[in-house]
Amino acid sequence: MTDPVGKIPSELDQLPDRDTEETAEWAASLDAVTKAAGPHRAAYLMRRTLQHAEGAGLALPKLLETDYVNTIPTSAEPSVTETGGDEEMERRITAWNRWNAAAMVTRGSKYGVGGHIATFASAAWLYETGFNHFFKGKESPDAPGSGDQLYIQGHASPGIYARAFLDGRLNEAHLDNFRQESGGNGLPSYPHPRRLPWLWEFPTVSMGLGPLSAIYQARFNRYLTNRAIKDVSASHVWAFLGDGEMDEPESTAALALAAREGLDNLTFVINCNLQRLDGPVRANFKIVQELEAQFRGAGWNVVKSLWGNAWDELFALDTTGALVRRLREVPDAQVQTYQTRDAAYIRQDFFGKEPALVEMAKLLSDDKILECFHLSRGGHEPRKVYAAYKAALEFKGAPTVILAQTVKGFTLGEGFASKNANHQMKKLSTDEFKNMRDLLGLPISDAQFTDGQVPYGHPGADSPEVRYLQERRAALGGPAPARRVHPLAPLPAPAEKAFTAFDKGSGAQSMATTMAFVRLVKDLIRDKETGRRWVPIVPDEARTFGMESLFPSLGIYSPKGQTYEPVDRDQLMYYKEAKNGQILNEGITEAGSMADFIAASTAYSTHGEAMIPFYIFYSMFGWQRTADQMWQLGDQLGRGFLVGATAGRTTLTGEGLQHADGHSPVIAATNPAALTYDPAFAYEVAAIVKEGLRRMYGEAAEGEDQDVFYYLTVYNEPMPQPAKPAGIDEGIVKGLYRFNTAESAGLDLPANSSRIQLLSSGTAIHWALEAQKLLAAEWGVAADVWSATSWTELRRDALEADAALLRGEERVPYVREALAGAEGPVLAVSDYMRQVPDQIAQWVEQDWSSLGADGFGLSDTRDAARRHFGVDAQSIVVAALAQLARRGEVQASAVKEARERYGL
Ligand SMILES: Cc1ncc(C[n+]2csc(CCOP(=O)(O)OP(=O)(O)O)c2C)c(N)n1
Ligand SMILES: [Mg+2]
Repeated sequence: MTDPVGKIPSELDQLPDRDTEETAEWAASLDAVTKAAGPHRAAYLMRRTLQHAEGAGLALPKLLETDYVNTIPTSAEPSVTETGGDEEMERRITAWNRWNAAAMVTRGSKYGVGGHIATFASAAWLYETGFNHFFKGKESPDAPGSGDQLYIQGHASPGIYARAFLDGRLNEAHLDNFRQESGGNGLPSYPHPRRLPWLWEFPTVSMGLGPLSAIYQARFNRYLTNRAIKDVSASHVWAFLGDGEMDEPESTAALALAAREGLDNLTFVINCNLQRLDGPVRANFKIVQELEAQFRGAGWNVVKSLWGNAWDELFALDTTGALVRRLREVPDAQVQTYQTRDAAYIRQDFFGKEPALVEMAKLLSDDKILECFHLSRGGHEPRKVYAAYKAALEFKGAPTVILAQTVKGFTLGEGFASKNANHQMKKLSTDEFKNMRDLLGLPISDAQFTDGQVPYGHPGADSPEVRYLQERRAALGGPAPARRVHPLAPLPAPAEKAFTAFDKGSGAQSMATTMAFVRLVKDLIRDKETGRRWVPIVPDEARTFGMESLFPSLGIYSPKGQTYEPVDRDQLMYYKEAKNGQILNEGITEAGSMADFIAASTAYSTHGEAMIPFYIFYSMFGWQRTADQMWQLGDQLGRGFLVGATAGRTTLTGEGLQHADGHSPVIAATNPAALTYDPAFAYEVAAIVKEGLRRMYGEAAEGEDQDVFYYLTVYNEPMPQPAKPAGIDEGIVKGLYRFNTAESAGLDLPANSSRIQLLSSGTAIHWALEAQKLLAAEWGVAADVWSATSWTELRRDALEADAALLRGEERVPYVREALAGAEGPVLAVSDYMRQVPDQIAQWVEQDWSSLGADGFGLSDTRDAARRHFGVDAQSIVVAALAQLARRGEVQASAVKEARERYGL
């Protein structure tokens, strides 16, 4: 910022200047240098002085930006002997990978299945250097069973498959089935553990979720270590990201957290090819500089690797600073254009702007200019990449981001490289392949192109290339990426006592189901065998859910422990933070909490340690806000409990529109890995959690998918909790059981009274039970009340029955079986939109009708809200009478009479 007239107030003015004369002298000498040697020299001296000051321990605020040059000068790079690698060998391996990645997409284009070529082409060295020198495998002696965690850019997947082809894990048939999975032998388009569980660990292609997850994975690694579950301090988290991807809000949401917690076990590698899907990432601006400032501001260590070695000669000539200045000013899209233009254009447009640059250009041959502007990039030179990775691992106290400049579509020829449309280009022509072969020096003959089809290339299982890469991987602890698939020993079931605590009911007292859940897990966390595996996650809402009593007993995780005296230290339930704290209280970030949950819920595979996370949140801010992460969780095969508390549309007094959740079960129903339950009573909560623990962590039953997670909606309205009827556990788990009949409820009924079945879930069962009494006492109607613990599971079971029918098998859906013989019509009600119960309508043989809280919602008292939505007891009575009247089972006049009596 310039302030020529000195009007902008400075914080320095608040401090006494102890020696104004000295201050003036310093200013004068700066002015003198500027005048004598020019502004470049003056700025250089200032930067050097600042650097010196930092080295001398002067606590100066950091500069946010450096010049548009490499952070690590060529002279400081490790030598080939230091890297211990064979660069020529690695170049050949990279060439095969480039070829096969392009070939598999091109061959697949015959079927129109798509794929991406340009992304990996720009990133090839970023991966290859990591695979040969850095990424630890699962059998690494330093990080046994864990290795490093690799978040791979989704659109680079062909390159990863190509390398797995070279190392022998995939064959040609696999590559030919890229994106064609239905035959059972295919490769998913993007990193997808559910589809290819032995290879992929982390699904990344929904942009922004990878970087966010990587940060919380690194943090969760620290948590596991600090809690003495497993020492994973040698595991390093690497996240490969696109420069375009950094625009997603999630990409940068947790940068400050990563720096604050000193996550030096984390490295971001951002492939700065300056392009995204449509064109330039920052056209008129400079993405690298913007990212540098953002990351430095957040407290990260930044390593820029922008230019290749060819540029060293140019920088050596830059005595006036004109080159560096020009590089800082020239917009990204212009740099992209240089990548495609001839030397004359570059001489004129880039060098022509300043006499000093014109002079410099005279010393450069056309070939040199083209080499620099077309090819020479930091991200395309293995030694530079190596130097950056090494610097990242050596940096202590903060995470590192590597900003590696590359050319999108590198080595693919003029038709591809730096073209705006290259992200979408799905094939190379035969001629383009032949050019690429010549450029990369691959031994592929023209004769191998049969039927106009590009061949795959492999140097042979016993070739020096394959032996080299296998030896490198063996030294680093086995293949990568690789996911651990071996099932762990089942966790022992916790003592029964925690679950049976609710069987007797709450008597005269009332208890909300949120409280029941919290009480239950409190008990389970005390379990000797499995208690320490629970990971309670809450985004600044523990008090809302009555969880503050867990603070002192479990502690809130902080890598710093507690460096201050908490204001409430003298109280029983004080705010206790601890280095080995068990609770993850993330502050107000549902996205961060979900990223925590994903890391914890997949620790069974990532680290071979089964953890039991439960993430409890304001239900309105769960699925609606972070459903994409729930999808990511399902893709990543996560296991655990999501708990939507303060659920329902009418249970929060006065909170209204933004808080009252009328639809989370609708969204949850769309996620095939989510088992959604809307328990009505405390004992149901216990039965569902017990079953969840068995299913996800216990002995797997034949054909059962253990890679699921549970979503429970719990309420904050205290209600009397009934005793548990006998023999209903199966019904609770399957989604429906009869809670009582009019007779078993002890209601007086006339002989031959007509009958209705009230199906309800969650808090709505209380209004159904009230309606049951009114129907008997005031209208002589018998109502049986059912608890529908999971509309979604009922539907899924029915869908399976339908599918079985197509296979020629007879199967009756559970919902139909459960309701068989139940007399009269069915009226369903929940505290959500009607879509929720309507999920099962088509499989119910009885007359179907439903009530629900549709629309936007509003603020009012619970009673008024229920009346407004038509889900209170009286509304249920009127709806029941109307349904019976339609069938001629009660007088039509009863409906009007009831409406008037209840003031509806
Ligand atoms: C959330 C999300 N939005 C949009 C996309 C579609 N998409 C896939 S790749 C891409 C461009 C990627 O650009 P960049 O991150 O710079 O990666 P590059 O291929 O250039 O390395 C887009 C928009 C996506 N995958 N995820
Ligand atoms: Mg890009």
